Amino acid sequence: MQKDTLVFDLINKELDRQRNGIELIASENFTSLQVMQAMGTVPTNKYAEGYPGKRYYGGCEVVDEIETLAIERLKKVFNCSWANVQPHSGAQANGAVFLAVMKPGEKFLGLDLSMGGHLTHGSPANFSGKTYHALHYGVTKDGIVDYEQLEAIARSEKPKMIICGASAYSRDWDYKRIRAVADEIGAVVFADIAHPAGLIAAGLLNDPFDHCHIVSSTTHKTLRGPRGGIIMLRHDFENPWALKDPKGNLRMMSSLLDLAVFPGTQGGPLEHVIAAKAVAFGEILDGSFKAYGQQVIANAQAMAKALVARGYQLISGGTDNHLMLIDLRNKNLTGKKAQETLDKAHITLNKNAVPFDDKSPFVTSGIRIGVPAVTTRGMKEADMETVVSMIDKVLMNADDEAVIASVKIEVREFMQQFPLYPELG
Ligand code: DSN
Repeated sequence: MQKDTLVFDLINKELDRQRNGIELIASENFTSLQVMQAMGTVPTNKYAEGYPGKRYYGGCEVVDEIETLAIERLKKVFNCSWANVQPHSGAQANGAVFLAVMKPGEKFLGLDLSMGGHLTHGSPANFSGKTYHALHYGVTKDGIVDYEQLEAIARSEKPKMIICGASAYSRDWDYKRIRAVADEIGAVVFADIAHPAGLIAAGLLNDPFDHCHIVSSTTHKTLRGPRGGIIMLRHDFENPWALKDPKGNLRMMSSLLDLAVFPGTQGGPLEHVIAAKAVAFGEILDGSFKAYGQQVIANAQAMAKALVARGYQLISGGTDNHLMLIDLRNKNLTGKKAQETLDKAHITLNKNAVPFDDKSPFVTSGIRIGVPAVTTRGMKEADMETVVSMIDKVLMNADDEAVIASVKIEVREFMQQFPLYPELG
């Protein structure tokens, strides 16, 4: 069979784009070569609906071993007692959590999308907002989660589930405080740690497992694995609201979550991706991952400092994690204009609504910047100063094509110091 050069040429073009640009999208990262190699392998040919030892197809003995290895490694990464590695994405993982915990129309409480939350935390455009009764808390004028508002809504509305976690929030979470109010009203606390998961795995941020009943994540952000989702429990528990099993016993949450992933919301698992998840979890356990996490936080703080020194306004004034959210209104720029202009110089980030934004989500007043990917490339604190100086040059000359073109060349030269997948030639 002839090689499909049309597709492989485009893949090589994407490799070239990744190699020569500065990647600052907070939710992106670069996996190791062996994580990618595992993804492009023969388990993709295998149907394995069900779970290890309980499949609906023959010939699953090897994928059973792969999936069991991924589960056992993940349990070690987060010191938890149960894990499901089948969700195809973070949104799928969250869909399964909803299915396991909630009935349609029931109330839950999550961070508003416009305040840094995620689509699956109750956006009216998402299944979570369409199927269930979404209530929202926000952040204060200082950009910190408004725990008083969260507690007040929880006490008056008595939601069945409270979600903590965000897509554009640069501070750590007070999981203990959220659990305390949840216990008052008998709610389940669900932490979506998709963004900071790697920093939590490295022991550098508060541990949600101490206080949250259920934890979900993606695997491709700070965890540096393949694109996918996971769900975990440190302590399994009986779900008092769920239908009883045929013998009249309450079901354990682990069993409800397994059922909610398959057959509840997914069919056959992607065993080739699960193999790659196992490789990534192995890399996290190999001892050097903590240093990566520490460097991510050091880089984020160096970048925040360099931005503030140039007059950029950071929501909440700084960062505890891998990202920062910048309000560009004092620079007379929209998020859309900033993203599009930086793209031309091959500096990639995303426009983002800031809390209390007066612009539409398609325009926005802000940008989100994250450092996990550039840290994987090998950048250190001093490099953050260089990156910020290039960002500033582009944004302060947003209508000057010559300046933007010159920065694009600078970016390309700068990135030669940080090779990406040299093995791929
Ligand atoms: N879209 C992801 C992000 O960029 O944060 C969240 O799912």
